Amino acid sequence: MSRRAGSWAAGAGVVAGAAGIAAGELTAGLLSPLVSPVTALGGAVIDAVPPGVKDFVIQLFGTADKIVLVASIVLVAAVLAAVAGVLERRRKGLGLALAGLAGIAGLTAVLTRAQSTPQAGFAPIVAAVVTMVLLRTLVRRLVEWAPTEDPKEPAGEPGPLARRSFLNAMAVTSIAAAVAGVVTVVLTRAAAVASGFRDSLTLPSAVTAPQPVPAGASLAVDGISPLVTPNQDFYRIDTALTVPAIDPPSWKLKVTGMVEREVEIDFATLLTKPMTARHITIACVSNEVGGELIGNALWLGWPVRELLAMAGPQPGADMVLSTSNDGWTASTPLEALTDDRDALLAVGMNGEPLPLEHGFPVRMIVPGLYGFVSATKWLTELKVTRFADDTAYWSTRGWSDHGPIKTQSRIDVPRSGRTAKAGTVRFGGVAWAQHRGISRVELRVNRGAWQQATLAAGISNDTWYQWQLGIDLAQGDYEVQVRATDVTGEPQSENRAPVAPDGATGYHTINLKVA
Ligand SMILES: Nc1nc2c(c(=O)[nH]1)N[C@H]1C(S)=C(S)[C@@H](COP(=O)(O)O)O[C@H]1N2
Ligand SMILES: [Mo]
Repeated sequence: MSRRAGSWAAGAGVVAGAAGIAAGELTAGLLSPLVSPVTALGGAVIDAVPPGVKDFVIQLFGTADKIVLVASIVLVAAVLAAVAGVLERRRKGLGLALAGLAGIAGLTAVLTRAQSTPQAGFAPIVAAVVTMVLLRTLVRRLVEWAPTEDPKEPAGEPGPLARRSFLNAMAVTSIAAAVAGVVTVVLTRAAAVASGFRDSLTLPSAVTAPQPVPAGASLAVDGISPLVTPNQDFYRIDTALTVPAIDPPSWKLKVTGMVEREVEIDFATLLTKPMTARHITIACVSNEVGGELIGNALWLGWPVRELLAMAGPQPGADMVLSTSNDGWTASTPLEALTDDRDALLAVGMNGEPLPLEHGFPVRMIVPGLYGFVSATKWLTELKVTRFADDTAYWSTRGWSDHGPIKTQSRIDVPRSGRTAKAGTVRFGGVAWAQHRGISRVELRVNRGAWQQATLAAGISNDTWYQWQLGIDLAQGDYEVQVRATDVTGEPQSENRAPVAPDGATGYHTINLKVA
């Protein structure tokens, strides 16, 4: 029996591993279809292999090299899973440890991929946990059927009942793994197609070039937010459970509602329009004081006002309800889309096509307004209407229907709760008042007098500004606060307000120990 039990243990490992990997791939399919544990591990292998070996493999297998890679990963995973099953039967916990290690490898691979998103980290964790739970369950049933000498294991009644219990569990797990696998393939197909289009897309160059970045706009302060946020680090907020996958040839944008004539534009036509490039800092209304839901990017797009002009908004209209492919809506004042602020139908983000999660192929970007009333991703329709007649997604859920961004400032370094060395402590961070601009940033220690920080040049009043200040501090505990004043001379509000309904206010406050 022992030999056969050993093979069954290996089988249990393989089945548990397959179900775990399928669960992880399914999680990735829902949260981050472009970086699944298996694709991430594949990518990591490609990166790690020396160029000579890579060329050899490509020569040997030609265009099948990707399939060979995935097959090799599956093979290695199957062998490891079989070993985990055998180990787990020998000694409770040994196989689980191996599965855990594999999970850590997957997590590392996922988080270090260029297209990684914070959500992507869930997939390898799910894979490891599901594998471990199933491995334990299956091996426990196997041991009940074919006992080991391990005194910690339950001494079951060897016999047909225990045998059937184990085989049933094996069958159910295999079926679940297969179903999860099929669902994942269906789910990620669309994303793979959209991402293929994205990869082969060449963006037109800007006819209206971006404002030059002034010398000195980036301060050399360790740990300060970079002036331009890399796409990979850009915050992501939306209600989409799965990232909408739109292939550009099927994409259309309609202008409807209170217009002289309805207009429709497809993606190829949009790309022939004179493009404007602009750095614009967008922010989420849910950003807490001191929060991270803000980022600055170089957006490339066609001004919304040009498309609206083609349609001809009727008198009396004061709002544009923009709709995304997944039905989400935002209400934007018509004026913000027609004035000279360069609200964009954006196709590019930091020199690349929009990442899928950030609205590929087309989104709106409106300087000065929170994302929930302006930054519609996966954009498909602009309905010219009136605030009195239409209400957007969040505005029916306790949030405002207007959303100008409030003046705010943030201390990036030192981080709250850290210990600094006595002497000159260097503070640095960002401040923003989109479409008004920042004129001054000040810090105060323990509610003392406000001290003026060095304010770096902004790219424009629609982007955030970096600031820094060195303050001499002796040993002790300190509370440090920051406040910004906009170009009209209005300081940011000191009153603490929650994020709902129209954006948080109050001073970002950090606690610091100086030793
Ligand atoms: N389709 C769609 N677009 C959307 C949202 C959404 O839920 N669905 N959320 C908005 C909100 S609240 C914000 S803050 C911005 C965030 O854009 P980002 O994810 O590219 O940073 O997108 C906006 N566009
Ligand atoms: Mo938001």
